Amino acid sequence: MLDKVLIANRGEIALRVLRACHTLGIKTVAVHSTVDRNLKHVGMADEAVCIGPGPAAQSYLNIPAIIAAAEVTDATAIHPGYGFLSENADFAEQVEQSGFIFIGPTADVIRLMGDKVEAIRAMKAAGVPCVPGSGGPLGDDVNESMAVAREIGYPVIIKAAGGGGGRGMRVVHTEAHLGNAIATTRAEARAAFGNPQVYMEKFLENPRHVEIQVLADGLGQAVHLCERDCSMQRRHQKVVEEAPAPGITPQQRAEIGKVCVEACIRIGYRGAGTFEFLFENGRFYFIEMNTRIQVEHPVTELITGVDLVREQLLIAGGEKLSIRQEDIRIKGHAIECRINAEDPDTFMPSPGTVKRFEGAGGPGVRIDTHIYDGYRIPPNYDSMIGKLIVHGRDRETAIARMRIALSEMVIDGIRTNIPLQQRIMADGGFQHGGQNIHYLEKRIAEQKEKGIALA
Ligand code: MV4
Repeated sequence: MLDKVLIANRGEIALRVLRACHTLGIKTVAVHSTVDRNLKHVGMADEAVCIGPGPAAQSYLNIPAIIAAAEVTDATAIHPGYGFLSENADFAEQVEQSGFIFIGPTADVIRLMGDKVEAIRAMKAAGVPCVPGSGGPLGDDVNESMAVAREIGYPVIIKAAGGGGGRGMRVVHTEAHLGNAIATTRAEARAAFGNPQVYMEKFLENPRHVEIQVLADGLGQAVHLCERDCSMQRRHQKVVEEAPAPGITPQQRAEIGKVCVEACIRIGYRGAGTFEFLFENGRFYFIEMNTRIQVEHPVTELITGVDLVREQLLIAGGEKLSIRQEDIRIKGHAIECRINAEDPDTFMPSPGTVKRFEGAGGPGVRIDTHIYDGYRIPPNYDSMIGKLIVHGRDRETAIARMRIALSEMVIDGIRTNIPLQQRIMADGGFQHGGQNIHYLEKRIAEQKEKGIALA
């Protein structure tokens, strides 16, 4: 069992990790920037260390400062949360080389998944269904790329091997534009990721984003914990997530879940992970794997009863997975609304002081947030200040509970996206379920044009 965990993150996920540690009797070290002394978990941690100024590059992304904080506090392990250094293979490697446990997969596996070309190659070899594509990096011969595109069929998408999460991609509709698109994406990739490699996939026009949660102990055991639908997004930022995904049959779930579990074992995966798929016309197409705990993990926790962060800690402590696949039963439906400090219409960030915060309550309501009355939101970081998550016996009940919970929640002093979330919950298309990744942006555009409410 781990003795003392340093939490290399901030905000709601730092608090979430702290709670899981304390529940297991693990001591905690908070690290924070100078503008984050007022974070809720900093006051709750057994120890706290300031690691640098507000800009993340000098604090939450400062590897030597974080490792030094682990050394001076005698931490035994480091939890990276999400974002920041959570998928940085060099960080994982340096943590381990300094004698600490990195709470996540091995640096090799993080590196493999960070290279999208290699990740797809590994997944294809492990039997995971992938998008038809180049199956490797594109060479400099445009004629060869044209032959690949002709084989796949237009439209195609050019993606950077070092990209992911929507960065470094370009859609190509006709052969005339292919050469330019490859050259431009390659130049951008070289500048942004230091890796000029690009690859090609068939562009799926109207997919849903459906992802599979897994847990693996790195000792030969792995399970899947159902899927999440994260199609309600704007500019690659998820807005609403839910589990299970509407319309996925138990048979489809079992089938794709088994494939993911087998892939985990094949690649020696350890910890919590997510297989990201595009889902179109009843088929799953792997695009990326995330090697961290994700923002939307609570919807999976609510429908499975599994505490994913607790499992991460137990696995990092060297324990065998105690959960078996047959023990995992899906109960009801869960929905998460991300609560952002931003204007609900313009999406401009709205940092400032929370004058008053009232949560929400009742059966099946969970709030993961670090905000409190008088909390000052610094302008340096992501605008997400919390998550409202609800659970119900079915999707309709979950939506009804979310609408009530959103109406109960009060956050005074700043602007939030709660009005947008209310409009989404009231929207007929959302209520129908199973909308694709373009749905929310289309509805927002329509709303802007007509100057009327989303619903
Ligand atoms: C795609 C795609 C369509 N076809 N790949 C964007 C984020 C990155 N994870 C992969 N992305 C996409 N890859 C093929 N072959 C459409 C997207 C995409 C998207 C995917 C998931 C969630 C939101 C999205 C928004 C726009 C585009």
